[in-house]
Formats: sequence, structure tokens, C-alpha cells
Amino acid sequence: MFERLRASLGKARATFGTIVRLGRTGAPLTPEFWETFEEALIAADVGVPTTEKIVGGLRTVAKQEAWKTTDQVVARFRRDVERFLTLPGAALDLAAAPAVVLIVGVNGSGKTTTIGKLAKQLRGQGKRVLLVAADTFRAAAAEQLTIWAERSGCDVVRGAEGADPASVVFDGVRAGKTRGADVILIDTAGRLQTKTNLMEELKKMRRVIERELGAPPAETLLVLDGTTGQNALSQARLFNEATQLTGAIVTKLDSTAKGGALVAVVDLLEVPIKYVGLGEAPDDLRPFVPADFVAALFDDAAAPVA
Ligand SMILES: Nc1nc2c(ncn2[C@@H]2O[C@H](COP(=O)(O)OP(=O)(O)O)[C@@H](O)[C@H]2O)c(=O)[nH]1
Ligand SMILES: [Mg+2]
Repeated sequence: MFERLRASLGKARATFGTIVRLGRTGAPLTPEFWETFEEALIAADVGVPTTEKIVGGLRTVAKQEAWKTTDQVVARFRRDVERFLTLPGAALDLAAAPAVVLIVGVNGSGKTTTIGKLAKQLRGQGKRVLLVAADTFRAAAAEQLTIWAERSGCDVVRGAEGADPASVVFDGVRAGKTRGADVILIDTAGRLQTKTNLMEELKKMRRVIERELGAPPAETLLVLDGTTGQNALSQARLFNEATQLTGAIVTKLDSTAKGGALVAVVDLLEVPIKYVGLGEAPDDLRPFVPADFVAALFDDAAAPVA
């Protein structure tokens, strides 16, 4: 994972490299340092609010500890980022029987592909997995999910094109209970008409699940396209307002990814990133390991710059 991440985090790695180099000089702490530091974080897609929070915190510590050189700041910064990305509950909670996992996110973010990969992995662990095609917006969406289901030997429940997604969710949860599924993965449509519609649709699906299970979904995971940087952030904000998320999955980190955005996403959502997508094959969905991510971002394997 480390090498793949290293290669993909090109832009973010270059900007974080700027920071690393700033620290390696052991130069005195100056106002210019703080400015360059802040600019580098924003350039790495960390976003203005999160950048201000991070830099503000570091400035306070630097003052308290009477730090004299930039290396002290950068060392602390690296530790902070890793600690910041390490939230409890990073593993999927599949304790319920059946455990319902609702997957949300905009079109093209990688929801269906991620469900396909997850289904394959869970099948490999001997779990009975049911896929529910609640993306009824396009017939092709259910087709795509059915292909993944066939590949990994899972059942699939689908509705007619244009059917009410909540009714497909209802059928899916019912079927999952009857057939003794361990995990029910629900694929949803990602269209963002208006915030109100999105909220209503997600709420309705949640209500159906709660009514059928007597409990909310075990997981509601937001899938974000890692190549979209700040755009992913505004999507995250919208979905966070519309439903109660338990985690995020960031896909396409194998393409030119804006790594700093992951820091901003965690800051905004206050839920862990549970998986990252590093390609299109089933094994390319990996648990998110903050230490590996930070090492890749800070380019630990690169030759030290004097
Ligand atoms: N390179 C790469 N492509 C991905 C990844 N995840 C999804 N994709 C691709 O992104 C496109 C959209 O994925 P899809 O699952 O249909 O998105 P959805 O609309 O959210 O269901 C497809 O071409 C996928 O193959 C990933 O981790 N890496
Ligand atoms: Mg889809």
C-alpha cells in the first residue's frame, strides 16, 4: 500500500515535501516560515479552515514550548496529522445479523465498484452477502451491481428502473433477513438534485431499515472520489448534513490524488476513513492505515534533503 500511495499522492507529496524541507533546514522560526507552511497546506488541499486550525495549534505549542527552529514544528506537525487521522471505529462494524451497510455518495465517486470489492472480500471471509441495488435511477446501475454479485457469488435484490429506492431497500432487508444474510450492502443513487430531496430520500431509506431491523444501519459510509480535492469536501458537507455517517471511503487514490483533502474530510466529518480505493480490482480496496498514509505523504522513503 505504501508504494502505491507514494506514487499516487504526487501533488500532495510535493507540497508536503516543501514542508518537510522547511523543517530539515533547522532554520529559525520566522513569520515567513509560518506563511510558507500555511500556503503549502492549502496547496495540498487541506482546505482553509483545517489549515488554520492546524497552524493555529502549532503556533500555540511553539510559543508555549519556546521553540526556536522549524524542525520542531514540522516534527510535531507530522505526529499531529497521524494522530488526527486515527479515529476509533475504523474497522467495519458487522456485529449485527444482518449488518446493513448503506453506501452513499455522488455519481461516479465509486460506490458500486466499492460495494463489488467489499462483497468479494467479505465472501472470501465466508460471509453471506446480499447486494441491494437501490440506485434505481439508471437500469445500468443495477446491471453493474449484478455483475459484481455474480463474480463473487452473492445474491442481489433489484427493483425496476425508476422504482422508489426505499421500496427496494425494504425488499432487500426483508430478503436478507429471510435468507440469513450476514451482511447487506446497499447501493444508492448519487444524484444531487437538491439538498432537501437528498435528505428526504436518505431519511426514508433509514426509516425503512430501522423499522425492519429495529436498529439503524450498522454503517452509513460516504464514498468520496480522492481526485476531486476541495470538491469532495463540499460533497462531504452535504451528505454529512443529510444523514448520520459512520465512516468514509476515499477512492481513486491510485490516480493523481489530492491527499491533503483526507485530512480536511476527517476534520469535517469527525468519522474515520475506513477504506481507500487504490485501483479497480477487488484487492485494491484496502483498510486505511493512517501511519502508511502519513509516511507516503511525508515521503519518508525519499532521500533526505539537506
Ligand atoms: N482508478 C480507480 N478507479 C476507480 C476506483 N473506484 C472506482 N473507480 C472507477 O470509477 C468509475 C465510477 O465508479 P462507480 O462504482 O460506477 O461509481 P458510482 O457512480 O459511485 O457507483 C468506474 O469507472 C470505476 O471503475 C479506484 O479506487 N481507482
Ligand atoms: Mg453506481
